[in-house]
Amino acid sequence: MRPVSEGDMLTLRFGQHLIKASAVFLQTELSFALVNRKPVVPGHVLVCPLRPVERFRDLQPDEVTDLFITAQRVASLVEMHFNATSLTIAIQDGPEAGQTVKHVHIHVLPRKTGDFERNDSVYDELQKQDREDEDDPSKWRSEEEMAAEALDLRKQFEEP
Ligand code: AMW
Repeated sequence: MRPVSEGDMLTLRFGQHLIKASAVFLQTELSFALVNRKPVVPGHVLVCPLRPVERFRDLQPDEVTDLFITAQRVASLVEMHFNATSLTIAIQDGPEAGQTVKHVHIHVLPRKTGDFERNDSVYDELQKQDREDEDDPSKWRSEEEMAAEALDLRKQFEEP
């Protein structure tokens, strides 16, 4: 599962969104990881299959393998990079589970002591984020900010 450098990446599809190469920090044979335009906590990133299928059940076994190995690598990296001590890893699989982008994605959120007064509020924030996300672009991060974060993370994957 060789990382692909930014120069080799094309624009990738994430459901209805076209994701610039600058926001993608890891691409493997069957998966990619991107920074979030509206993170719930610092370092909240997404890991997706390259094939834009809607539901987890739509993935082939080799895609599930690649997706979860990629998520494991990404999770370890963002936990360290954002000085966290734990992780929330979640898939909202279907609209009733809160999925808004119709393309399977794993949320990876670095967690720290005291980041939420009530631990499970992280899930409320994920729900709230999605509702606000679609209709309030002023809350999205700038392309420059996202590119800078992706560059930082990409460099770490490229280190020998
Ligand atoms: W889902 O509600 O479908 O489980 O989560 C969608 C996630 O994708 C949210 O965290 C949202 O902030 C993020 N997101 C949506 N569109 C983009 C985009 N164009 N670039 C980066 N992140 C995005």
